Amino acid sequence: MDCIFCRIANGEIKGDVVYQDDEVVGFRDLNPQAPHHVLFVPRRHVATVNEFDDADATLIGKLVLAAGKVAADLGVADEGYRLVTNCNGNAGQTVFHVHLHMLAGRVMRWPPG
Ligand code: DGP
Repeated sequence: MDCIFCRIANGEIKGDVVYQDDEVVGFRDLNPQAPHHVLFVPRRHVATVNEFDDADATLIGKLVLAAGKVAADLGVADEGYRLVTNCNGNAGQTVFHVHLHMLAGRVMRWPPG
């Protein structure tokens, strides 16, 4: 299986990594949609949110906690940021390794496109 986010997470491909721990890696998006756009991925390959199960509850929480830590480090926690995960076609998922987008540094609109 050739997964670009697995390769960034395991260091095979150099990414702009801003966070890592035993289970989660955060790196800057190649095509940023905001002044700060960081992707948080599990080190373990999981294709979409649909493949998570109850045993992954802690891992899912760690993705959110990592995003919150990076938002604080970047100084955007108080002004605000958006966390988004796209799942499958209608949501526009293009990379099939689960990732949590953290977007910050500008005002976000709602509803999303
Ligand atoms: P999504 O549409 O939710 O699957 O988002 C995929 C994101 O991944 C998109 O914002 C662009 C980003 N991306 C795609 N390929 C690469 C890559 O090789 N490196 C990095 N850093 N980001 C990538």
